[in-house]
Amino acid sequence: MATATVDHATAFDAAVAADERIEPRDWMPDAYRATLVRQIAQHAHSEIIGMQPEANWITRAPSLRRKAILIAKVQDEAGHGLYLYSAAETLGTSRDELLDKLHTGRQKYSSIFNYPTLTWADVGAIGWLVDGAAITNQVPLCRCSYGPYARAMVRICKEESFHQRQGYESLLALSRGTPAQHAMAQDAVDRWWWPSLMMFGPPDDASAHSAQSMAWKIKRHSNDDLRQRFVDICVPQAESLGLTLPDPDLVWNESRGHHDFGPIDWTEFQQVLKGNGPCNEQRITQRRTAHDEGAWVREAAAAHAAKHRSSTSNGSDSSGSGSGSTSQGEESA
Ligand code: FAQ
Repeated sequence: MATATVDHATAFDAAVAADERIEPRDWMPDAYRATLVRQIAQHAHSEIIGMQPEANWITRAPSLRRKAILIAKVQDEAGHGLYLYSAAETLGTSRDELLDKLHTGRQKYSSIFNYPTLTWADVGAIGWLVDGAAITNQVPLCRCSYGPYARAMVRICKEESFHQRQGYESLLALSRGTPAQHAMAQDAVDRWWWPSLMMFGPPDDASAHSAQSMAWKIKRHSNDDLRQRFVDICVPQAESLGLTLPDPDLVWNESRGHHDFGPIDWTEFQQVLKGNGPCNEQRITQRRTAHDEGAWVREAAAAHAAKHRSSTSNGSDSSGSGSGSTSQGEESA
C-alpha cells in the first residue's frame, strides 16, 4: 500500500515536471486537490458576485447599444461562474457545498467586487481595469497543471478579452466627450486603479500559497510579477485614453525595464478581506437573496431531470425516441 502511494506520488510529480495535465481521475495529493478547490471556488464566486456592480447599471445604460453590450457581458460572467463550478465539481465537491461556503463567509471572492459603481463611467473602468487585471492573471492559468481548470480558462480569457476592449472603448468615448464626461471617466479611473492592483493578491513575501501553487504549476507567476505586468500594460493605454493613473510615483525605470509605482494600501486590502469594504454586506446579502429566490428554479430543474431520467430508464428512447420523451417532460414540467 505504501509503495503504491509512493508510486502515485512519483507519477504525479513526474507529470507536473513534464508539463502534463493532471485529470480528475488521476491520483493527486490531498493538498493539491484542496488548493485547487480553494482557488477555483474563489474564482467562481468572484465571477457571480462580480455580476452585481455592473448589473446595477443595466437599467441606466446611456443607449440601447451600451445596454445590449452590458447585458451580454454580465451574462458572460454568469457563464464563467458555471464553467468554474463545474471544474471544481470534478475535484469531488458539490456546487451546493461551495455556494453554502460562500454564503456563510467560509470561502472568499475577489476584493474588487466590494467597491461601488457610482457612475456610468465605472462600467467602462471595470471593463478596462478589472477585466484587464483578470486577463493578466488568468492567461497563465490556461497552462495550469489541472486540466479542467486550464480548459475552462481558455474560453473565459477569450470572453474577458472582449470585455476589456469594450470597457476601453466605452472609456475612450467618455474621455473624448464633453468636459463633464471626461471628468467622470477620470474619477472612475481614480477610484478603480488601486483596488485593481490589489486583485493580484498580497505581495509575494506575504503570499501564503504562492510558493506551493507555483511548484505545482497551478500558478505560473507570482502575484507581484503579474501586478507589474499589468502596470506596464496599463501605462501606455492610459496615455492613449487621455486619462491619468492616480499615482504620482509612477515612472519608467530604465534599469529594471519596468514602471515603478507607489505603495499599495495593504491595510485597506485586509479590511476588505475581513468583510469591512464599502459593499461587502450588500454583495453577500444580495447573493443570498438571489439564491433563496431561485430555489424554485433549482427544484423545477431537478424535477425535470428526474422525470427525464425515469422516462429514459423505462427504455422509451432506446430506439431514438428520446427527444419525444424529453419534450413530453418539458410540457408537463
Ligand atoms: N481578493 O497566498 P495568496 C474577475 C486571499 S475574476 C480576495 O496570494 P493565492 C472576472 C487568498 O485567497 C477575479 N482574497 O493566495 C470579472 C488567500 O486566502 P485563503 C478573481 C484574496 O490563491 C471581471 C490569501 O488572500 N480571479 O475579475 C485576494 O495563491 C469583471 C493569501 O493570498 C481569480 O480568482 C483578492 N484579490 O493567490 C468578473 C483568479 N488575493 O484562501 C466580473 C484565480 C488574495 O488562504 C466583472 N485566482 N486573496 O483564505 C488566483 O489567481 C489566486 O487565487 C490569487 C491569490 C492571485 C487571487
